[in-house]
Amino acid sequence: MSTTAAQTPGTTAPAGATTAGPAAPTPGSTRLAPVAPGAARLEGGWWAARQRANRERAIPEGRQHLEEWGNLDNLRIAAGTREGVVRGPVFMDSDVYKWLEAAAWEHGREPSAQLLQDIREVTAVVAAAQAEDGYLDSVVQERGSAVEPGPDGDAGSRERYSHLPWSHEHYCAGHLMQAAVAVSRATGERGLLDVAVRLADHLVETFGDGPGQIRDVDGHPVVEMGLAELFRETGDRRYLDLAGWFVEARGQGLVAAHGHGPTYFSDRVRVREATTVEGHAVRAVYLAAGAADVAAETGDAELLEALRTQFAHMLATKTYLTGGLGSRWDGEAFGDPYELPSDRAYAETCAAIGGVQWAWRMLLATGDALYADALERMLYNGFAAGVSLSGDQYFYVNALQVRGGAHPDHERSVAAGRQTWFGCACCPPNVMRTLSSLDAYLATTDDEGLQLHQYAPGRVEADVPGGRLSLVVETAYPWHGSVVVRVEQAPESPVALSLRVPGWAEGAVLRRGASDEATEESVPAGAYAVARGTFTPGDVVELVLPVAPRLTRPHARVDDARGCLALERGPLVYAVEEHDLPEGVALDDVVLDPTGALEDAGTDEALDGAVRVRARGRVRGPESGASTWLPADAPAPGRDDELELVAVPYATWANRGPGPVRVWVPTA
Ligand code: FUB
Ligand code: ZN
Repeated sequence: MSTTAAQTPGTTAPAGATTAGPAAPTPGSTRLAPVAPGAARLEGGWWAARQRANRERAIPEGRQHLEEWGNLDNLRIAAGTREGVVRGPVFMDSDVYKWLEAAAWEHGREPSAQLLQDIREVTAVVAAAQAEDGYLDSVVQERGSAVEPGPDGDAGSRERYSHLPWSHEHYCAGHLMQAAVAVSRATGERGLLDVAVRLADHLVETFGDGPGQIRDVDGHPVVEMGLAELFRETGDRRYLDLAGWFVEARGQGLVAAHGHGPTYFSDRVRVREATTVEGHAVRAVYLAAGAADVAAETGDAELLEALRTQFAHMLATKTYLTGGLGSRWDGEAFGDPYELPSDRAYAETCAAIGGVQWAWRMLLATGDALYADALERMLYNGFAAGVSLSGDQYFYVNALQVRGGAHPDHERSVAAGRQTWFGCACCPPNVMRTLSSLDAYLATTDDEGLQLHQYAPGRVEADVPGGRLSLVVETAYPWHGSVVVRVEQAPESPVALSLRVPGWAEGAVLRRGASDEATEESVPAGAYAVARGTFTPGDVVELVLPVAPRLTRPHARVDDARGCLALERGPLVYAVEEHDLPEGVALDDVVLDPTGALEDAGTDEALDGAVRVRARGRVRGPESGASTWLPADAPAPGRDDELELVAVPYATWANRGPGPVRVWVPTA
């Protein structure tokens, strides 16, 4: 399927999915194509509630945070419209761009005069700061130094592009491009796009192998995705070429030339030769997502194959059950294979977002259900936990365990609970733009019909071979497993309607037709169930997914979780919080009895109606010894009482205040 027919995903999310844009000459191809803007709509349930909170609270409050923390003032200072000294991390501008992107997608979902006014005002602030030659980075323009000390130490710099490993100049540019495409697609206004195009033109002139050009890469990828998206929006092939150049330039010693170790920056190995992800997790997955864009748009099968290998290795050895990515606080980095500590997990919210972006691009490129599965796991767990149900409190780090007595020694410590903002605020506006662009992850089309990848109440209308297919989706997923798809309009010729059967859904069933004459068939997990034929208005297809609670064990090499089990239900990973234990029982002394029944335990209205899960447990302890090590034959703790364990979705933990929690529970 040509990506020119319906643009591939872009920006953060399926951004590319939201408009047709000008057709660009490209040999690229993806297996699946995103649906047109507004064609897929979330209208209720789990995600719609979060989108509402995002729209009503997070985005308006976000603009205030950008004022309070100085992000907008930095740009005003660079523009010369305000006196003062720029504040904050070197990438403060990127938070403005992420916020703009969020506001734009939100306006695209449901037009709002207030959002449009905000977008225009903030765009004006950004545009005023741009230098004559298109360069834009308020901190570098004003402070003359974009450098912050990094793990390898840093010599400092006082000029543009002189210290790209740390300066984030391209990182900010990439986020600007993503925001600009979103604003253009959602509002039809070109103001921010013009700024992004001028900056991109400047980058095209400045970077590359040509005479007088700089051969260097930014330490933090994202500009690759931004340039690819700008190419889709404008049809200007130079942007895609530069994205490809940045991808190819990695692994060629450019970061090392600045005196830094390359691993942290995903610069140790060429992207097309890498077999895993390593180093700083957000950088690694943003780079991979940008490389997937390049592979798809250029039809580079070798690069795509390398990305498949890397994704598979990440999933098999470096991904938390929650879909969280990055197991080290040190360097916010991926660890070694199976190095997945629960309590010290980093699993940054931004890394889950980057994982979603990469998975989406791989899904489009390959049509393989495993990417939609991974995307779902990351979204419902590692990502969703990053934001409170109220929509305006955030986790930066998403550990899978907090112990009794944990002391929050860092603003990112999970023990402190979610925060309204951070000095380094990459995650909050990243959450905002992801929530406001979620609709486009629901569905795609191909030469045979339409695919539903994620399930939520809503509707999808898309052009498929032969005409228009309009569907209404009725479901209470993830709480209930029935997904009813009603056809409202269909072409007169046959089409294929494909519904993803998640990998965990053994025993799923596909029903077709009215209840008295419905046909029913078992459909395999981890693939698409295809209802093929000529549909007429009123036809119904129902997918029934078994969402009963289940136990999951860790891979034998994950030392940290050895001897433990986790509870899952449908796409949701569950967690036990000390809040739900009887008074006086410490979660650290609790074990799970796997022989006990697992059952639903009603809903928790304080958690937005989340279905709770009940399991049998025991409380064993505390140990009476005065030491953390005991003779092997020392008696077990005296207390050993049966206990009812109640678990809640991991995504909802700490919404009743922080406290001890665990996903992996030791077994009796
Ligand atoms: O460097 C920009 C952002 O800040 C990264 O993506 C996050 O991990 C945080 O370090
Ligand atoms: Zn972040």
